[in-house]
Amino acid sequence: MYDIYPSRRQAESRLLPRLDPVIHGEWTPDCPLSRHQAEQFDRDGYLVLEDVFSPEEMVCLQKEAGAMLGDPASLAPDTIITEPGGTEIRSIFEIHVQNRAMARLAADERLAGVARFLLGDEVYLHQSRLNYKPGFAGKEFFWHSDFETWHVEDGMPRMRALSMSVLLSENTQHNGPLMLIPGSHRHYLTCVGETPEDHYKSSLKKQEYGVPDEQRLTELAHELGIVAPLGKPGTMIIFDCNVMHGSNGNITPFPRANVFLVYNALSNRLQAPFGVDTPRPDFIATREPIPIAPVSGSLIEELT
Ligand code: 6CS
Ligand code: FE
Repeated sequence: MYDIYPSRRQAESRLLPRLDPVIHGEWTPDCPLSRHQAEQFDRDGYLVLEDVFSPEEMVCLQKEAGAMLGDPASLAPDTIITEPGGTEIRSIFEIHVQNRAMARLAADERLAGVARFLLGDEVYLHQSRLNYKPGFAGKEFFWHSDFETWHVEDGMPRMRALSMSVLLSENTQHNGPLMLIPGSHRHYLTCVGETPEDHYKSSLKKQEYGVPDEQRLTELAHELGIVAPLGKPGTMIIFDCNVMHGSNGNITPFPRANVFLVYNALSNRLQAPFGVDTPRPDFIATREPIPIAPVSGSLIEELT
């Protein structure tokens, strides 16, 4: 089959045009985002929403995240990714399956309703994770486009997915906050190097394939700049599946904990991967979508 977003196939990296809209829904006054917010997301490839959750809801989510981090034996062992060369927890995958509060969060109208509008379709969770950047020991995430990985390794056909990061701890300029290149989502930067088998076993600790080359990154960063949205717990960062992003390590004593929920359009469900023979396991990339019915009201009501 002809691949409109080929990557990891050629010796040189290329900058290809994006062939999909950024916002798939039609804006109307009753949309969950203002016209200005929608325009910002379209232009920059990300949007920051503050005070999305009440302090009580944040306490609940922090407690639930702490419970998972504090009792890894209660989790499916495969879903726990440790820091490269260390034993500290870097990510826990499939949190919406392993924790009721995270499932409720993922279905919340404030997230799923926005995802439905931006993706112009029913949505399902492609991936969920808790990214924990422990104090002193948290390592970086090198620059990448999520879509590049999801297309090549998981078989996501089109750019019709997005991530929502819910900040559980304060993200400061010091503790390795998410960095993005605004506007980079408008191009598809192809990567070089063939994907090794079972790549995810190393890439989730330290990604070495599916990362753009330094020359291209230098050009992009010079042209478009780099932003690092900061925020207190309860802030939410929504970003397009193809925006270039990454984060530095955390040598401060202050851990950084963020929930990541990836929504994909139901019509964009995974096919055979475009660059590897065997798709990654389901706990990283769901192959059997369950459409989300958005739930309104406080997170806490149902959980207590
Ligand atoms: O593997 C994933 O699905 C995500 N994680 C990493 C480290 N890179 C690509 C994508 O963001
Ligand atoms: Fe990413």
